[in-house]
Amino acid sequence: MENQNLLPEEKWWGGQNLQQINGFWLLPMMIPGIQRAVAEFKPHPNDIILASFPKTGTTWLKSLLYAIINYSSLDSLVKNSPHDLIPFLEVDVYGESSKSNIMSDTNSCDATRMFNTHIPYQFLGETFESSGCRVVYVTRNPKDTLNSLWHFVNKWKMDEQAPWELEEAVEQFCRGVIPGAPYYEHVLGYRMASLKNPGKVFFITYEELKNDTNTHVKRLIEFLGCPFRDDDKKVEEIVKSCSFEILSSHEVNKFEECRPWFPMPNNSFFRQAEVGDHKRYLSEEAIERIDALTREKFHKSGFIYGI
Ligand code: PAP
Repeated sequence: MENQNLLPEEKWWGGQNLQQINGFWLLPMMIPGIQRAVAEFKPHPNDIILASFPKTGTTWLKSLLYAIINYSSLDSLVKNSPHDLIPFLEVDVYGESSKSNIMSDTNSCDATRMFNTHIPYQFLGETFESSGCRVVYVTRNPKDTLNSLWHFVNKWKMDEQAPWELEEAVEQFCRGVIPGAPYYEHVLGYRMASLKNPGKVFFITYEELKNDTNTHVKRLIEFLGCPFRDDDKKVEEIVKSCSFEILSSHEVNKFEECRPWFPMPNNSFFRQAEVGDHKRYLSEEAIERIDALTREKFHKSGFIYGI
């Protein structure tokens, strides 16, 4: 990948710029880890990668994947943040403050290793395809995704910083200049991969998972090849342990202390968890603008979603 000093830059918020690589705008502090992950990550065929655009359900899916694969240690979710149970590929594994023992701890080819990433399929597709690993991708409607990100960033804000204004956030989202964006290309990259190879790439939306969690968790269990798809009691238990109400009530997830690599406390990953929460914040005009973009990007490509 390119030399970081030569990348195109745009202003984002809080005095931070974003840099662009192959059409995607990234936080400069994330770029070395992303470049290393793209160059060095060699998944095992048994690996499971949770991929997502930020704020689309990563924490929820992390807890569900952990609970399904480690059903016998379900209670680990009481004492550990889901983010500590599944390492973040471009940060925990390949980032500058990575825990160097993560890979060696889990290097046996038999073990099911799990990682999460926000890296687009456009960057990692070949790595996934050549390894045969399984990928789970979660997405969320664009307005709730932006709304969630806007709240998250304003919580990240230091006292002396100006807030990230909502109008500015809408403008930048529509121009595709927020961290990890463009959102639409991110989603479509994984969606196409899933249509091409549904046995290897599982694609789910936050809304369908909310609407009928048990059914979709069963689908996920089947995709992961776990034996208890029809054990309703186990499915119920997994769904309950990973529900927003239960997870957000654990002390570890109420924690105000920040993660080592990012100035955000554990509790910032739990806010409202509602479908349609954007309606409380976004203006009619902003909603219409994003909907028009969604029609153009998703609906025209045959993906009737997001409005
Ligand atoms: P990340 O990509 O930075 O890790 P991510 O977990 O995808 O963040 O997004 C957080 C959103 O998921 C929050 O949405 P909100 O701002 O609209 O409230 C958070 O509340 C929601 N969330 C976290 N855990 C759960 C859960 N167990 N069930 C449903 N939603 C959840």
